Amino acid sequence: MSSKKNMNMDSKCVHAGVGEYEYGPVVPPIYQTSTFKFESTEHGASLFKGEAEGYIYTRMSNPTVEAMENSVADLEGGYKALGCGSGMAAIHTALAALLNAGDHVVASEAVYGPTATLLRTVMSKFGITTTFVDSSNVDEVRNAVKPETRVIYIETPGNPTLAITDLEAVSKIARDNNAELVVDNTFMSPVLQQPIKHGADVVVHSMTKFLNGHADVVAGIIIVKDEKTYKHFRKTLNQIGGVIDPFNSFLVHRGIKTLALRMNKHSENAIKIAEWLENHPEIKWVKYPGLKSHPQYEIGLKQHSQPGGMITFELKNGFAAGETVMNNVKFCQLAVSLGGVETLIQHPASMTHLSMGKEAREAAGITEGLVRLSVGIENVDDIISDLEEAFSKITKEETVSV
Ligand code: LCS
Repeated sequence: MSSKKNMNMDSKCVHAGVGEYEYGPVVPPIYQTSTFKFESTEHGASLFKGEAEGYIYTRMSNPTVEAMENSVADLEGGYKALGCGSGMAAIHTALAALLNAGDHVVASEAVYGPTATLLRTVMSKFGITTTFVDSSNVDEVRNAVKPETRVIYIETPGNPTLAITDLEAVSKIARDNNAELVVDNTFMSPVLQQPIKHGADVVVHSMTKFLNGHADVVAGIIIVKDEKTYKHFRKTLNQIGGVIDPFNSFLVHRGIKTLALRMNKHSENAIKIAEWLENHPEIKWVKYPGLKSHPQYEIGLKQHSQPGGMITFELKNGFAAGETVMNNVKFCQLAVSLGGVETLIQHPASMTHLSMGKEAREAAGITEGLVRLSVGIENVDDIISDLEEAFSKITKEETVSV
């Protein structure tokens, strides 16, 4: 297997995690079983004690799940990974593994709505407090750290504002303060950004998005850097129980084979769309990590290889105009989620970030008029002409209403 060492990222996407199986299949079989037979009581006992290697019960481990986990761990440059039933299960498990009652978290204010809500509700019930900051401003992160801060939690780029956090600067703050840096890398995927290389301790993903890429699975994953953390996280996941199942693992692992190709195409399409939006007369602002107008454009260049597939924008006439666009697209689809092969459009303030509440949204810069576009891998001309057509309805409706 030495020829599989030091592979380039696009080759890793195809080969990583694939082991040797009975009958020599090219892809890992789906071991759709909840439990595994022991050879004897002695064998069962030695597996439970960790003295023998093997499988016991699928909540603890499963060969199909492990193949997918090894693939993502390899892509992220981590030690091992833990497949979870959703991105939220991954985030909850990671936080539960790292935090104790009385601990404090510094978190980006621009994160997926339910992540902020998890910190504010479930975690706070167990005595964990969180200070939300604009993590694109390193000083705000530094100033929010307290003696009891154990976790700095960020998304970069953040959902949905696309604010970029300087991973190296923030990881230094975590190290200096005996805290762990947890990075949600969903928006970039390991093909475009590997936070561990920039100092992150733990990486999480909603694999529902780019990693699977086909809008047909809900799943998550945690990537850790060392054996000790892995063993502790594995016990925590086993106790909480939010694991991924073998069939979804198989689908995600299959999706990952085209991840590099897809991320290239998402980025190639998105840059053209972002430029088109930036020059459109109806646009108030557009935010995309690949535009020089992005406030953290230079930081982005240091830590991601391409700008990815997510764009946000606001129209001059705010939500009313955004609503007209979202209700008039025919090729792009009005739906939440992101990172699939098809282009999706949605309104964070009334959808993905509704649970945060208006005040928290305002603090995070999620305006009522902000529209989010997850650019797919279709022909970019089809996406732009659909948007053009929907944008043309704004002018007509406004003309009619005047
Ligand atoms: N992290 C990020 C950055 C996300 O965007 C999401 C879901 C999650 C975690 C949670 O993952 P899940 O449990 O859904 O697998 N984001 C969504 C969004 O923006 N629209 O719909 C779901």
